[in-house]
Amino acid sequence: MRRYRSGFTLIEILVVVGIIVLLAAVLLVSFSGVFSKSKEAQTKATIETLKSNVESFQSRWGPPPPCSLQELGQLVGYPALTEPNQDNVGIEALVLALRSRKEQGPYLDGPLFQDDKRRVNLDLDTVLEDATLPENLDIEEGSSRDLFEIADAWGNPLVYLDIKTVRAGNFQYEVTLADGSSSRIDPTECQNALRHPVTGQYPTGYVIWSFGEDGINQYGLGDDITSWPKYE
Ligand SMILES: [Ca+2]
Ligand SMILES: [Ca+2]
Repeated sequence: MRRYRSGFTLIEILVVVGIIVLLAAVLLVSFSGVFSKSKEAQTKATIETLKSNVESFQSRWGPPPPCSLQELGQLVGYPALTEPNQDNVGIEALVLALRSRKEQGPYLDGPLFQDDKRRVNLDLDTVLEDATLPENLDIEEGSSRDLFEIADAWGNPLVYLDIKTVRAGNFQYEVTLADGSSSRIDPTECQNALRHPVTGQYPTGYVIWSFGEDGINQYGLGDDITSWPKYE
């Protein structure tokens, strides 16, 4: 007479548990991969939106927005506009330029600017001059005088530079990151990284980049996400 076992042996249970643990680990790894991919995609989309907004700005003003408030002031006929500091300076000038209602602005997409996660002011600065700003830049009456940045999906501010300034190579730009630390943009390193390694040509007009998932500036190389095609 054959004897049938009832239940499972310890080994069988261990094998099943092992397989479940393995499956869970595989799923976890692939989910976190998807998550970081989606942050990369979100950041790419933010940069694309800014690119199309800069295009609208250029169609009215000619050059891309300058990456300093002082130069922006000269462009819009308001020379009193100056930087309160060098922190996040390029992206702040870009946001302020795109917020202007002059010449059929604002050029910044409403949803982008109202999205609290992407609209940040990590160095907590404001426009210093307050008496005549709304008339000269035609920013909505009563709207915030914060010097906002646009952040990537990891919360770090995007970097914005116009190529004229990169070529001149004498700018000062400190990036205040989401964790409060700061990273200086070195003009010479910036020139070296942005120039095509073979032709020596710069990208046209302006550049916007994110430090990527590692939060470390690689001047558009490595995991950085850029507005221009990468050379690698
Ligand atoms: Ca700021
Ligand atoms: Ca990076």
